[in-house]
Amino acid sequence: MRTKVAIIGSGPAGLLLGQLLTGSGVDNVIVERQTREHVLGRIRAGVLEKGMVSLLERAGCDARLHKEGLIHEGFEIADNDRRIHIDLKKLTGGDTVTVYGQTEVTADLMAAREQGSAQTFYSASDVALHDFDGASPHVTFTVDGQAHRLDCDIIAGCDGYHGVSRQSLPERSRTLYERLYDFGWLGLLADVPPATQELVYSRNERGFALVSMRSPTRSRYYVQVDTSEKVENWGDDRFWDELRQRVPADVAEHVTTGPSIEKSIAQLRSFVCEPMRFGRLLLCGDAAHIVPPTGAKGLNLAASDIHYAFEAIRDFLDNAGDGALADYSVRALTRVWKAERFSWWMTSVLHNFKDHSGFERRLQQAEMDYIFGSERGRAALAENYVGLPY
Ligand code: RFL
Ligand code: PHB
Repeated sequence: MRTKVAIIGSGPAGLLLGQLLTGSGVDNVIVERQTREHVLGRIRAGVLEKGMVSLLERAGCDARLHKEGLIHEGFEIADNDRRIHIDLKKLTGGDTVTVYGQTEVTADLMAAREQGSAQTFYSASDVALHDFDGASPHVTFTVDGQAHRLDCDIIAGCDGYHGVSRQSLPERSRTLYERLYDFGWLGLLADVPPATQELVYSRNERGFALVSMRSPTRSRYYVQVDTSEKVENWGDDRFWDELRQRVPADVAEHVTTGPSIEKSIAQLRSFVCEPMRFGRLLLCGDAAHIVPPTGAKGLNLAASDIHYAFEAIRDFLDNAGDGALADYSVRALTRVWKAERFSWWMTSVLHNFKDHSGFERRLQQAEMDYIFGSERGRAALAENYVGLPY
């Protein structure tokens, strides 16, 4: 079997790249380890930057997003019982974000792919990447006991943090940068009306909490938990009690409780692999980097990678040569590091750190006082939150 671009992984990065390539007549095949149902069942991010919305428009996958997505002109930061409104629209000169679940983005992209003729292999095992340091890369994998070989011009490694693509790079050719945090987020999804109209990022002496949503009838909440915590220890009642203690009193009053549809713990991590290209292999999205979710950047960064990867692949196939692929890594990493910085900063100022000394706690308080007291401080926050330009 032969294609132009072999895409490893059918998360948002892989699916978006597939749609953009198909839309410009470039043949591509996706190879995914999980079943289609498993991919569609994952609950993850929920805030889309303008750049990601534009890419989904370009990919022709924006109809439901524009119908059901909620435009948010701002969000709130709480510091124990005080709150401040971050007016994104005013502070950025007109920019907003769209609240629309990653699960829905994935479903829309998959539906569009299934209407066309581009091929996807689900439930692929033993996925292996070969010869991407030369001119004839190929991918091998097994589906239903049958071995396949996919020859291609380029491999796009869109297979997430635990995928095979990054692990296929020779160790000496890449540098990994990592920061682990000593806490995670316990998330709960429930079909109850959200407590507030906008997101509330809440710093609290009991630990961080986030009030978020998917629609006027579906809420998404998070609380900071120890890395050793297990979901089984968190019955719904315990979660609701803890959440209400970590948000300002008037928000707590409006929390409607109900049975959870999903509950999971995500470990917080900052991670970057450099470079993001090796020969004919491009790493995109979580395969190349991870941010803690505090700045709502993970999914959006996967989208900006795809913007740069799509341009690089198109130029390469138009005979621009290897230089186009080298540019991909440089362009993507410049934006990646800015989002890493912002996500690290949001995480650092809003969470409780076990190893913080009194000095660091005072600095954290000073960061909060600065945001509460300075419109310019809030403008920098807003500029990063809505997403830096591509
Ligand atoms: P994904 O979504 O992880 O998709 C990768 C796909 O590759 C498949 N795969 C393989 N396929 C073939 N062969 C292999 N060997 C493979 N190994 C893996 C996987 O099954 C999967 O389908 O990466 P992508 O496309 O780069 O998208 C990135 C986003 O998903 C990610 O940045 C965000 O969801 C991060 N993230 C969050 N971001 C936020 O902004 N807000 C959040 O609340 C938030 N919550 C989360 C998250 C990530 C989580 N992960 C990765 C565990 C919660 C969790 C639990
Ligand atoms: C979410 O709704 O899942 C969400 C929103 C904002 C974040 C992280 C997660 O910063």
